Amino acid sequence: MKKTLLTFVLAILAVFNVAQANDDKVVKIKTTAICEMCKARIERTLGLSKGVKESNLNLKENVITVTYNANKTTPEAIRKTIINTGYDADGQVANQKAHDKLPSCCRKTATPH
Ligand SMILES: [Cu+2]
Repeated sequence: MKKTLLTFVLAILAVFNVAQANDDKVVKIKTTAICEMCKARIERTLGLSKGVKESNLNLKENVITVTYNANKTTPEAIRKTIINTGYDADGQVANQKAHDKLPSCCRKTATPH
């Protein structure tokens, strides 16, 4: 009986998941990227992270636009990924260790090039 109930609950959850599969949202996050390498690095890292469908960093405005599945990730998690890549996210300061691993041209002290 317990097993039947579990199967039933799982079936309901599966249906619920399918119904919400297209729950895409977009978030814009201010960051501290400097050059094309930063752009490629952040977009690649976000692309590999859970729930992120698409990301595009505008180097002029230093804003990254991320399309994500709201059932799989959150803007907080996305900001955290950016921070752990070595860049600020919406005023939250980059992880210092990750930032120090960046090539010197990509650090916050570097001038735009
Ligand atoms: Cu860079």
